[in-house]
Amino acid sequence: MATASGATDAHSIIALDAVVVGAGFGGMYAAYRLREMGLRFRGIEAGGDVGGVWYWNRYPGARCDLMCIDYSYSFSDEIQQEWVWPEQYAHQSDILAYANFVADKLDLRKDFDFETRVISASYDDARDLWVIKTNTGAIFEATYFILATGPLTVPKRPDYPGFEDFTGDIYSTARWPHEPVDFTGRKVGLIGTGSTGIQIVPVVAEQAGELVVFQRTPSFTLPMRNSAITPEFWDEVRRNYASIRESASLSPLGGIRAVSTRPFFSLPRAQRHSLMEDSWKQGGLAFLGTFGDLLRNEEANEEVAEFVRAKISEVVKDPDTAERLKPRGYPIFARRPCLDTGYYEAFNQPNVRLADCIDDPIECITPRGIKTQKTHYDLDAIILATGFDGLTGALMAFAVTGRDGRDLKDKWREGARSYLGIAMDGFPNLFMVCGPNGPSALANIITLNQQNVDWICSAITHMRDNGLTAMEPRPDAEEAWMDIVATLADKTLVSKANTWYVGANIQGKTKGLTMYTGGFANYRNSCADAQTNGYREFTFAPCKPDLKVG
Ligand code: N01
Repeated sequence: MATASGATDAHSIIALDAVVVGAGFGGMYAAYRLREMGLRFRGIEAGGDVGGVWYWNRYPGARCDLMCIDYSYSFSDEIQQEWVWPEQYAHQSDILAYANFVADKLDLRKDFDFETRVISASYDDARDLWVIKTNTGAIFEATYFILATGPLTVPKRPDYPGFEDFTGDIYSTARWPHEPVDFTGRKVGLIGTGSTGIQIVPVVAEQAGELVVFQRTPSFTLPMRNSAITPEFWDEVRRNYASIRESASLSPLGGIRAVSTRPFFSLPRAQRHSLMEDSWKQGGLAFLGTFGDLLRNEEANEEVAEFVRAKISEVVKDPDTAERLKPRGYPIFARRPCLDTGYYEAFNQPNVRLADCIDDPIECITPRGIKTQKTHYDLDAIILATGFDGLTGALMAFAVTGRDGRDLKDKWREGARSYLGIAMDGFPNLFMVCGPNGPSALANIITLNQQNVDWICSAITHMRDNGLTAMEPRPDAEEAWMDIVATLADKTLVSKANTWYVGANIQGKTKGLTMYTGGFANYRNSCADAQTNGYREFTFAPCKPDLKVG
């Protein structure tokens, strides 16, 4: 039962239609939709408030690398007309403010238990119910179990020995303090140079007495060239939101970013070069909107990669540092392309230096800093920007037991598998939002969240309208979907780098690209087909009249 504060009492068993896990953009929208449908549900969220990844990742410099025109909900014209973004690429604090604005507007918080974690979920075959236990002692019994847990939720901590002996401060970018951290005059070490590390470096470099950037694999990063949004621009956007959203839903990325079908080598060298210069000046992911085959044609990809490497030498004054910052051995855009504001420039500051961990690997953390094979770095603080157990980490963070006692960990032993990234054979009425075999991190995640939640709500409505209590994909439908995912993965260069996309960053995790790389628009069509064909890829269980819930 919910208490006066809205939270659920410990040690009670609560019968519901649905449980939603996560109060990020997916979970918030799910809560809104389920309420509109008149279902009895509860949301469970480990954080203290709404916002998901933007609640946790408050590190200085955190920003979205998708433009804010795209990175917002489209379901409510009132919300999109009222909210104003200050910059083209929004800062974390603005995105979190936006999440709070939506939560206030729709009064969403009353539907969530915050600071609560699911510790296990098991399907009760006899009663066609999910039994969901939490760390507060509350137990929920629900027909539908919706996991909006996000692809980047469980931080990865490096396993160097000695962290516990370090006498300075350790900060994880993914669990950043709510109060500002002052690095003025301090000696700071930063481990990790993915999107997160690249965003935080220039900001900490402004304050720190000394900043040592421990780089293992260099990332390609492109200038973001962020700018303030003028009132005139925003008025124009608001007037045209309907067509902007329509274009986004039909695009490969679920956003209005330009896409190109022009093959790289269809143009002579000088023209290619001039377009690359334009893309660099334009900033953001303009390269991908200029040429259509950069994720398929290795030669084209390498020419763009070499162009970007040359830019690093133009910016970074010390030739040795410039050389070490240059990514080699994997295609550009195969790791998530980073967008930065002053990353390479930061290495021209006298207080910033690069520690190349390929040349001189980290051995351990000492009470006073970081020891590499050749050097000891004295530090007052260590920042970990070392990534996440992506895609599956949060879904496997607690025991999930499906029909006939099936264990999710067993099902996914050789890699995540599902139908559409939404539902799984053996796990009736368990629905994933932005699950690992959909486009996930390769699409605009807010567009994808909305599309997934809408699909799930339609499926629930179908069951309720037709006297059906549970659905799960047929094994052959799941197999066929995974074949599509694998066939597409073979064709893209995205699978050709050691990244969290392919699970390479987590020891023991099965390697392989399990995200759908066919583009958001095609994915959306596949989901729509699965619905309009009468859900023939699913098996349904009829309602047991005496046990019917809701
Ligand atoms: O994580 P990453 P991230 N010793 O996995 C290094 C999203 N995002 O948090 O590659 C030394 O990309 C690791 O090195 P290596 C975005 O989707 C979005 O930066 O293992 N180094 C790598 O350099 C992104 O893709 C925004 O050799 C170690 C880094 O840590 C995703 O989040 C902003 C190490 C991890 O890079 C993840 O990005 C930020 C070790 N033991 C993030 N272990 C937006 O703008 C790991 N590393 C929306």
